[in-house]
Amino acid sequence: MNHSAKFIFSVSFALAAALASGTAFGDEPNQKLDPARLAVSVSDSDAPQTVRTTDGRELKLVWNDEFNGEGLPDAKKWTYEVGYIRNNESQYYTDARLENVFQKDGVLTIRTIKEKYNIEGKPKNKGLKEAEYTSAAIETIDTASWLYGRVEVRAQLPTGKGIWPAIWMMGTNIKQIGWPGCGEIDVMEYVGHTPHRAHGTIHMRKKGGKNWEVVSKGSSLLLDRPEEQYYVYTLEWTPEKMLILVDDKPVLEFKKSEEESKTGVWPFDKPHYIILNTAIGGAWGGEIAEDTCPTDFKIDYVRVYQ
Ligand SMILES: [Ca+2]
Repeated sequence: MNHSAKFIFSVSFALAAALASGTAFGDEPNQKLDPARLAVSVSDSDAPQTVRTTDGRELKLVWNDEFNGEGLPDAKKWTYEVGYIRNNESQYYTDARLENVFQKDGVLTIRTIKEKYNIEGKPKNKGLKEAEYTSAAIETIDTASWLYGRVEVRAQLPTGKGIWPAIWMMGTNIKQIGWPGCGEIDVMEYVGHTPHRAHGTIHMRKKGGKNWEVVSKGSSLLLDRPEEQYYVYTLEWTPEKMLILVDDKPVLEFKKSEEESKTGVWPFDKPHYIILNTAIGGAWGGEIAEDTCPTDFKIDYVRVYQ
């Protein structure tokens, strides 16, 4: 999710390679949507207490949010990024504002809005009086973090030119050592200018590098209408590797044995927290179409197994 100009080229190159070799998900497009992909969990008991990883290990549920409440997300689990945060994006992230983030009928919605929103005197407002776009970014940095396990986020993606939703994680030591030294695991990113495709990417600091010197590796998977139905975006994380999956189909494998030797660093042996957001514009979202907003990023649940 963090993209500086310095490494956007390498990311783009990796993505271009991924696009060239991208595999279709298997479902024939233009068929009827699968009812199972439209249904959502509406009870906390819908979350299985155990799950089996793709390599056959049984893990136990340690944290989840099925989003069965009403209104704002549970303040015991989620806090807010507020303001203009990164990547020269166009949205102002609002602070616990129902218009931009709410639970209803078992689903959390992050909504982008094109509107004149007063940000005079508000945090990280770039000295502006009015925002042109609003959205929300929620995170567990102050409430929960995990080292290893399986993270599942079931979601239906917003779309439109300029839109850039993400399900991602960063090291909780970001407050001490900054980004990208803290490590970044992008379990799912999507950009409206290249629809139907889920991207998985890992970022970490280059050996001896400065803040902007980043090693990135990404790949992607073409999905059947992820904007209209739910998929499970998953990270399986062990001391040896990270595996990013969509409905248990591999998107990206990132092995310590291969990557640590190239970079001399491995930030993925420390706890990471979860961030859910929709950005608009910026380094990767690009040009925003007049009719893109409003958009809804719908999240059925977040489940963490260890
Ligand atoms: Ca749910």
